[in-house]
This record gives sequence, structure tokens and C-alpha cells, in this order.
Amino acid sequence: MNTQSQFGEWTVRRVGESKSYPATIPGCVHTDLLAAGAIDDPYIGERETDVRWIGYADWEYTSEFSWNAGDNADPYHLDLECDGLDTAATISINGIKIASTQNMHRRFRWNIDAVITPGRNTISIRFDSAIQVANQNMREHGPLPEGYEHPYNFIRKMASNFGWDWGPTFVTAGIWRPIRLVKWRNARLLSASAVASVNPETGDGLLDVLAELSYSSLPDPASADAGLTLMTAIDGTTIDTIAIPNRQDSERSIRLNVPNVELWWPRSHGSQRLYTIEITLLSGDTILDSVTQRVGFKTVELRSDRDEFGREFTLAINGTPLFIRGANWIPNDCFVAGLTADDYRERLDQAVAANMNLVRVWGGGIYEDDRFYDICDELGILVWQDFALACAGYPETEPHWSEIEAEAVDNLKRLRSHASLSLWCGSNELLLGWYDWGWEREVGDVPWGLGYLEEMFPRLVEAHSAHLPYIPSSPWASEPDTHPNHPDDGPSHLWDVWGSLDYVHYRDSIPRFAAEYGYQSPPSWSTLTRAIHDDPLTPTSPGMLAHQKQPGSNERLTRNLVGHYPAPTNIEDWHLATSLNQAHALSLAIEHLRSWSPRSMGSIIWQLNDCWPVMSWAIIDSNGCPKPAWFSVQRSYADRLVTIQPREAGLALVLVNDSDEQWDATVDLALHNICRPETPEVAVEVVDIQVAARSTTTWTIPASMRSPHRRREELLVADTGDLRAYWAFVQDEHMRWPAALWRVSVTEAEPRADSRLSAEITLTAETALLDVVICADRVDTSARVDSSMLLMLPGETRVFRVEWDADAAAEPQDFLKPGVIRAANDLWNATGLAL
Ligand code: BMA
Repeated sequence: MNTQSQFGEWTVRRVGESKSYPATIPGCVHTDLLAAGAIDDPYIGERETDVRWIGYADWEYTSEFSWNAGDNADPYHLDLECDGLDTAATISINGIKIASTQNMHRRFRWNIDAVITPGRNTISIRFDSAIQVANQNMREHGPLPEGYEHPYNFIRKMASNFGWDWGPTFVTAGIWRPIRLVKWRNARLLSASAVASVNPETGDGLLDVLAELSYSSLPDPASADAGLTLMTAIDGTTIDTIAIPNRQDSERSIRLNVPNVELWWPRSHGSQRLYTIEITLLSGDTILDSVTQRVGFKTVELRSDRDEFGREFTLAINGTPLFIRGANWIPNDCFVAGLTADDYRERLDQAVAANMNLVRVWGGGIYEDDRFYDICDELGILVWQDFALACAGYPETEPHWSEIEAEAVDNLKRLRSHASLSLWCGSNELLLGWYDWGWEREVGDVPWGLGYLEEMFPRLVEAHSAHLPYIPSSPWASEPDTHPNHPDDGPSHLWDVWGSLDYVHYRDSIPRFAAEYGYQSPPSWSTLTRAIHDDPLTPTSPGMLAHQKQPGSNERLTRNLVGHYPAPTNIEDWHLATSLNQAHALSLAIEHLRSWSPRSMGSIIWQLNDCWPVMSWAIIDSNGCPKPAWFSVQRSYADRLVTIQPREAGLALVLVNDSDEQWDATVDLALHNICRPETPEVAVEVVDIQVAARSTTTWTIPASMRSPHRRREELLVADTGDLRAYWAFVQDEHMRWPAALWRVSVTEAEPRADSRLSAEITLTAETALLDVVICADRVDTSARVDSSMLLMLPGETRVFRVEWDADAAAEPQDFLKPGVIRAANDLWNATGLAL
């Protein structure tokens, strides 16, 4: 069996300097320097600029290993395997150069028999400045369109590492994924994977086993003349053994029929049955090599049939069309090498808790870590995977063409087995760039990347992952010559709303599928104030601007409050109002899209997560703290939704039932006066509505219920017992919200985990309360609450559960301190000058 040899300690030093620092592998220079105390935390204040020099410097990582095998009696080979080198790397052993690479997104393997010596060996990996290399590559080719400071499109490295409209410029270098030495003899598996699908005729499972082999030319005394075999087992039972008679065969593919399989389903549609597949290479009875994977049997279909509205864009799993309730995923930290399985688990659990069924791994980041996809497989979260091209033109000349091809093949092979993986997408916004951003004029007839989207990627997906659909870009239209962002064809990006319109304009179109749209807000208060220490702290103070990467958007956050909330008079109210505004914007868009299902079949909000403390479109900040928008997305994405929508001249109650059971809803409709807590109800009506499984029912609201007497005081409220929707008849800002009054108490509660403490906050509304939020993070950064963003009517009581780390200095009573429980009513009743 192949075995791994260990490296000793690693160190890193700047090329040209003698001082070295201990290095963590996997890791990167920034985090090594931080751990050594050589730089301060670059996420704080305006320190981003202090560490810019790191990206312009060259760095060298060094370690040692010992090697004792290698004579004729024990003829082992030694391979060096690197799962990720970031990025322009030169690898040397004992001073002898092995290779130079320029691609962070692929794995490398080299046989190093010729350069190792018995006893001690030295390995060094030198990383040239990715900025300098990208510039040099660009000079050799000539420029192509790109929107940020550095030509990230000329080096195969995570694009957002060079700065994005939510991310700082920290140009990393280092061994960012595992590195290992593999000792082997006779033969080995270079790669092995199993792809599970379903036979459309019989319903049996199909398992395509694909193995790439490499053979030693040295005699293997241990297994003499025994022949090689490849064995496949499923959940511990061997289902196939084949001989490999010919030691020239570099690849073997086997198709196996697996009767009576249980299907893998996305969450809310069924269970996530995963099967463990073991692919083993044997010589006689001796195991030479083995790969274990988990697969799920499912089918994926991308339906783009013509219909009365244009062309649908529907993802169907196991023949069932799905409304996609998703979010875009960006790298979960600027320093991706340090992300742990727990980080991935926490964030993806939050996606599930927000009722999502898909994440889109966006093309400006990375092909994610295996652990990310493993967790998605288990949770039943589908993955839409972009190839790593985003918002720029990409050179099609050599060596770029072959480099991208090698990267695509490597990731297709690495990821294709995952049950969660459901769609390959060639790029983010490349076609949009060509159509809308003036690229045609800019590039003339120089190839700019279309060859990847239209020729290379479809060819490679067909060759290596034919069980999954492919689209060339997002946005995209299936009809040739149709604008990629046409709402009636394919996935759309709805950026004009955040860019220049009030969020109610999300209702202006009914896209077949919204693959990106979003609304900014600040990070939670604790995350913001830990990172930004401006005094005074204002939307445009220096640290605030350093943590806003879309120029002008802090002002835009304030401007976008117009019509929704009164102008805030202090920074805490600004923080609250802009956070609430994001929450309403996303709910409005999601509910609009879902109310039009099945014409519209998907919503992928921009964006789930953040990579550092920043004002951004994320609904969870970089500390993992859910913003108010996370709670409103959770409600709007729930299997069952009740929403009030404008339809023709009036209003409609729309009930969406994205579950397998019929929903017999009794809806209490009330015109409610928010200024008269004693006699609030102006008109009431009770309706019974049946909503079949996986369907939407629209019920026209009668004129009596949409004719308020006092427009600024009355809300139309629809309740189904556990769900609530409401409608205001004037712009939100013009409502007459009373000063908030409530009664509240807190009691200790039984924690759900040993390391946590818990309390229950019982709150009774004495006046109507808009947007009740519990800002638990203000008590402690580890504190989380189970519910927020509620409209509460007088007399209603809610119990909120809060939890926080047992070792934090927090008491249940702290949750009653000023600033923790808030309602938007405060914004109407604050005094002072606008910020
Ligand atoms: C889309 C994304 C990202 C960007 C976001 C917000 O274009 O693809 O490039 O961060 O909008 O502007």
C-alpha cells in the first residue's frame, strides 16, 4: 500500500533576506507573518495598505525530509504531490529544480526518484510575486478587459485575491493546500473516481468507475508475477473485480449496474442517501493503492424548453423540477488556506437553516475544498460550480490555453463524484461583459475567452462529467443572439436595482431565473466595531470607507433609505436602518420571484458570506454573525410562504407550497391600525385556501380589504397561524409608527451544547412593532438568536432563544441592555439631525 513520508518543519523567508519565519502548511505568507508577529491583523482599520508590499515580494518556503528506501531489494518510488501552490512556484529538491508552475487551481504530481538522496533532503518552493508575474504575462500578450487594479486575468489565481467590490487586495503566496510525499511500488492509482447516475430505462443505479494508472518499470519482489486487478466495492461489498493484463493501459473505465439503489435528493425533497465506494488496485492479494469516495445516485436535467414566456431555465433532479432557493458563495476568508472543516460546516449549516437548497460557487473565487462538497452532499445542498473565470477577458494563447485546460480537467475529475454537484457554468459575467461593458470595441478581433466557454469547457464536461449539464456563463440566454441578461431566457443578473433603483423595482420584471441580485448592508455591529475604530464613526469616516469596496456605496446605503425609513440621526441608527433595508429588499425580491413560480424557477441571492469585515451584499458577516437579512431570507425561502403581491390593479394573496404535502391554509386577513392599540382592527376576513404540493395559489384580495381609511396608519396583515405577511398602502417611510412599547423578561434556559449557555427572552408588544430584532452580538460576539425581523402587533408575545459561548463574560440580563432589542419604530421617533 502506498505510504506517505513526512516533511519536517517548514519555514518561509522573503527572497533576498535571511530572516525566516515558521510556516504553517497549508497556509500563506500573510498568515505566517501574522502568526510570527511580523505584521498586524490586516483586517483592522486601514491596514490593508500596510501589507500591500507582501504581494510585490518573492517568498521561499523550505523544509526537509528523510528518505531511506530505494535499493533493488526494496524498489520504491517517491512522488511529490501538491494539492495547491499559490501561485508562481518553482519547486526544487536538493537545489535541483523539479518544475515551475503558475496555477493555484490545480493539483501537481512529480516523480522525484532522480533527485532524492538517501538520508536528509531539502525541499524549497519559491513563489514569485503574483502581481509581477501577472503584469509580465499581460505585457507579453497585450491587455484584455478587466475591472480592477491588477491583471488577475493573466494568472491562474483566485481573482478576488487581487481585490473585489467586497474584498481587499491581499495578494497571497504559499503552499495553500496539502503537500505530501507518496512512496509506492509496482503500480499506483494516479486518480480514481466513481460517478453515480441512474439508468433512465430501468431505474437502476449506474456507477462509472474511472481509474488512471501508473506502473513501475522496476521489478517488485514482494508480489513477484502476480497480475494486477482493480476492485470496486459499494458500502463494503465487492461488486466488481477486473484484471488489468496490460501494463501499458493508463486508464480503465468500467460501467456497473447497481440495482435497487436509493436515490439522493436535495433537502426538502427527500433524504441524502450516500454510498461509500472503494476502488482498490491489487497485485495478487497485496493492496497497492486505494481510493474511497461517497456518491449519491441522482439525475440532473437542465430544462430550457420554449414556452409562452420564452425559454424556461429549470433544474430537475430525479425528474422533479426544483425552485432553486440559493445563495452565491464567495471564498469564506481572504486567506483561504486557513479555512477549516468547521468553518465550512458552520456556514453551510446556516445556508440550510435559511431554507436554501443550492449554493453557487462563484467564478472569481476558487474551486472549493473537498470538505465543502462533502458537507453539501450530506446536507442536500446542490452546488452550481463556475469555472474560475470572472468579469474579465482571458487570453486564449499558449501557455494560458493549456493551463486552463489542465485546470478544468483536474477539477472536473476531482469534483464530479459529488452528489451535490449539479451544474457546471463556464464563467461569471463574461458574456455580459462582451455585450454590455464595451469589450467588443476594446478587444477588436483578439480572442478574449469565448473559446473556453463555447469550445473547451463543453468538450471537457462531455468527456469527464457528462452526467451534468453545462452552461457557458451566468447570465446566459440559450437562444443565439439573445442578450445574455434577457429575463425571458436563461439565468439573469439583476444588478440595476442595487445600482440605481429603489428595491421595489425588483418587481418590474419576471426573470425565468435570477442567478445574482443583492443589496448591501454593514456587517453586524460587533464585527464592524471590532474592525473599525474611527472616532467619530460615520458612514464616511476613513475606516468605514476602507471597508467599503464599491466606491460611493456607503452614501448609497444612506440614499436607499429614502422612502423606507426616516433619515438616521446617529451611526447606530444608520447601522440598524441600512441592515433592515437590506432585509426587506431581499425578501421583496425573493417573494416576488417565488410568487411567479413556475414561470420563475430560481433565486440565487448575492451573497451568502463574506471574506473579511466589510459593507457588502452578504447576509452573514465574516464573523459568522447572521445579519437581519439572513432572518428575512430564512422566512422568505421557507417551504411554505404567504406573501401579498401587487397584481393588475389590486392586490393578491399568494401562497407558495414548496413541500410534498398539500397545504390547507386558513388565512386571517385584517386591516390593522398601528396607531390604535386598543381598537386596532378596522376590517377582518377569514379565507380557506388549498395549495397543492409543490405549487402556488394566487387569491385576489377583495376591495374591502385593500381600502384603508387612514392610509398612513393601516396595514393589511395576513396570518396563517405561524406565517405572516403584510402590506402598507403608502411608502414605508410615510407610515405613522408609534413610539415602541413592550414588556420584556429574560430567564436562563437549558443550553443545547455543553460549550454554550442559553436564555429565553419573552417579549410582549404593547404597540405595533416593526422589524423587531435581537442584536445578540452586542452582548457577545459568540451570541446568536433564533429569530428576528418580526412585525409584532399589540398584545402579541414572542419568545426568543439566545445562545452564547460558556466562556464568554455574558449574563442573561445583558440581553435587556439598551441597544440589544430593537424595533424600527425607534427610527421614526428619534430626534436629532440626519447623519
Ligand atoms: C456580480 C458578481 C461579483 C460582484 C457582485 C456585486 O457581478 O459577479 O462580481 O461582486 O456582482 O457587484
